[in-house]
Amino acid sequence: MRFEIFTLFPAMFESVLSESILKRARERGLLQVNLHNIRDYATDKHRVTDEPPYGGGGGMLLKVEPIVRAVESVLQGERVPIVLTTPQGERFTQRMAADFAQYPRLAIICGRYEGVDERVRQLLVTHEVSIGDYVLSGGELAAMVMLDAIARHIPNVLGNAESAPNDSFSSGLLEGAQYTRPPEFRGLRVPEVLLQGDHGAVARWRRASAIRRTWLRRPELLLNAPLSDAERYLLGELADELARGVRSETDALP
Ligand code: 6GU
Repeated sequence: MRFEIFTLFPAMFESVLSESILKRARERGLLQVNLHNIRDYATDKHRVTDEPPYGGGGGMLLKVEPIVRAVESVLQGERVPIVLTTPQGERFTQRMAADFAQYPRLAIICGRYEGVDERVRQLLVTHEVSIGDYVLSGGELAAMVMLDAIARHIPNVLGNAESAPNDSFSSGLLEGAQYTRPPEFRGLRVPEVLLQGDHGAVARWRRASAIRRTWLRRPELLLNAPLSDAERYLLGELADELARGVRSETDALP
């Protein structure tokens, strides 16, 4: 998959692209990220990319001409989704990440928080996306968040083929409790079932832990999570136990 990123700050992306999973994906040719400096497409002597808004009010807006020139010269008329990062956009989700990963090529225009001339939307943008209800100084961090989340859905980017479906949210549930060696640390023991090699029992325990954690932290997710009848029953028991104060969240499960 190929990303075309339009930004005033291409250097911000370097460390993120040069480590870990994104680095490996690029080296293996699964992911290509082309960074385009919007300033390079300004035509005036001082390469101006922002201006104060008409009507006043302070702040600076990204100008329309350099962005349109940049995007048109890179995309060459190819039909590609063009995302604008903006706090006014649709909230980015795991579902959106998976959907965007179906495209072979995706453009992202990094907005700045004061805003972008409205004609950028009218002429270019197909999707406006926000990564959450808080304000970032620019869209670059949001673009990197999306890039990472989307890249995880590209085939073969993740080493273990099971990693993506098991992630929090892909199952509709949060990930439950997890342990690695040693079996005991400062008196805290790893639940016995995880040490005993019964794969069916481990799978049931993990599922129960995920449901429990989701119920405690993000109960609204359970409205849409695919749960079996037995699992719905487990939820009822959980509610009873918690109401009686029998167990804390981190207790051994189920
Ligand atoms: Cl996409 N951009 C900015 N500037 N701030 C944000 C955001 C995007 N998403 C959340 N906050």
